[in-house]
Amino acid sequence: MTVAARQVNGALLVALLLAVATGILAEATGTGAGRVAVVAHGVAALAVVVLVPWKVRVARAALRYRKVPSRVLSYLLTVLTLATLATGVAHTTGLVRSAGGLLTMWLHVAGALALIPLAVWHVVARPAQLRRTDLSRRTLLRAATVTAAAGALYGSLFAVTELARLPGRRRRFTGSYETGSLRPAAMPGTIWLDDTVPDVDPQPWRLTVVDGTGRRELSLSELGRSELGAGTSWRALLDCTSGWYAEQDWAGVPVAALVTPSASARSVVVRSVTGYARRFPLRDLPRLLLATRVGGAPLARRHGYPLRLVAPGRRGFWWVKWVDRIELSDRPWWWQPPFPLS
Ligand SMILES: Nc1nc2c(c(=O)[nH]1)N[C@H]1C(S)=C(S)[C@@H](COP(=O)(O)O)O[C@H]1N2
Ligand SMILES: [Mo]
Repeated sequence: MTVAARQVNGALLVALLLAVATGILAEATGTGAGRVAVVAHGVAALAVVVLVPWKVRVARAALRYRKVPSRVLSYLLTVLTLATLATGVAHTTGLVRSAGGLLTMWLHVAGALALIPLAVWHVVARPAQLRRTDLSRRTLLRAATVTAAAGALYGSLFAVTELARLPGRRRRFTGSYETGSLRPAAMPGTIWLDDTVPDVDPQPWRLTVVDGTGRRELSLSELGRSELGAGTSWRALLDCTSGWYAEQDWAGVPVAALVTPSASARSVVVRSVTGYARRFPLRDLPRLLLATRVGGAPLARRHGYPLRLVAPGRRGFWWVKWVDRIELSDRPWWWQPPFPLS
């Protein structure tokens, strides 16, 4: 089969874009709909694998004419792509769960993020000059063939994981592994990016609440009052985007008992003493809990002492730790970066 270099590169670019897009979706979702994104992510990534033999041929021919810096960037892009694929397969099968003290899933995301600027450079420096005729029925047929081959590869990987009873079988639909459920001491303490665990003194600490009734400050003992529903306990599952999850019994104050909506409010912002914050749609109010305890004991420092948010159905980065402020806002919930920036 003769396939032009520009078609191989075009196909690879589409597969990579789909892999990145579905990867982001898979990381954002915490509900059953996310399963679709996780499977699509696997198929898109394996389409890259399917295209490798063609790409090798194209690259061999082209690299001879490239200057050294450009060649180095190309090799770097190759290495990062292969490393990202390898960590993806390692996490999926569970064969390698961590390396150098870092979770494989974390390395996978880091590799993908490093790969993006290089892929952009590649597209800008060597644009695939697609022609109108490239969008023919023949191309569609080829795309369908590559997708089918990637799907078959995905099925094989799944079958091998099941038959060889690899750890990957025990993953949740998001791809995460169970770690320390109902044993808070065994649950990882996770930082999203560059936050640091603060040492919060419970005496001067106050929770500031800004809602439809105005602004007030509550001490830890005031939060323990029964009219706020203190002691309400929820069994809820925290699923971190770095590839682990844990279910715990969280106890504290339901946010709906604490925050009175105003007429104009569209979202509620939960903020940490560290500045880390997330904005939630108002309809989430009944589904949020501010926890002071987990597993029958006060929160450990790394888990958010004295107060942390519990947001069932949302991924871990929404579960703001060391909360000191909860505030209604007239802005819509999506008025924030889709993932925290710090
Ligand atoms: N203030 C603050 N809250 C945070 C984070 C953070 O870095 N800073 N990390 C989030 C992430 S990514 C996860 S997965 C959970 C982890 O909770 P844990 O450390 O109690 O397991 O906390 C979330 N809350
Ligand atoms: Mo996380």
